[in-house]
Amino acid sequence: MRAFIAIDLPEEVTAALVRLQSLLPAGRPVAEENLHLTLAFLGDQSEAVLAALHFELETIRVQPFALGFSGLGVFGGDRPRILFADVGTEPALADLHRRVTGALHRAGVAVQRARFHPHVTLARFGSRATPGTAARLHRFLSDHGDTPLPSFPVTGFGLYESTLHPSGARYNLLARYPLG
Ligand code: 3AM
Repeated sequence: MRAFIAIDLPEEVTAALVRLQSLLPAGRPVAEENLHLTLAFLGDQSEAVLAALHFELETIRVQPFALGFSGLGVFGGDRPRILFADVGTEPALADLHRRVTGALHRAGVAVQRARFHPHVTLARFGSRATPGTAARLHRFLSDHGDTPLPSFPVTGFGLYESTLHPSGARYNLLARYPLG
């Protein structure tokens, strides 16, 4: 099954993100229940591999920590693909990400080499993005890019299944790993 590992967000944070989404001039907003901070995308994995990974993730010992946002950003530049809320640099998050990567490695999951850029995806633009979309998004960023967003405590992370539907991805929590 298609799986990923993510930090879920408290309601006060998703509420603030949904308020921002409601002001968006373009794009497909991510559904409130799907807002999260991805630690790793695993792609399609067998149940045996996920069972091995579950065992490894359960061994991770990290103390809870606080995270904050550092503004909004866009992946894709002139052809915007994703609008996201940028998560500020936090050594405890980098440490958790390193440990998750180690668990993936030990469970035999091929790890993507791309640099970890912690973020919460707010909207996707797909292939419909035009220079006009980019311009409207640019205006949105200059109007709302510095909207304050609440910091939040990270108390755990989860292993999720993702199923693709015409109406969008649906995420199902397979297991949660509390910190501390
Ligand atoms: O949290 P974000 O939105 O950055 O985009 C997908 C989402 O990340 C990403 O995995 C997260 C949970 O679905 N994702 C989906 N397909 C992907 C792929 N083929 C992917 N990431 C990398 N490669």
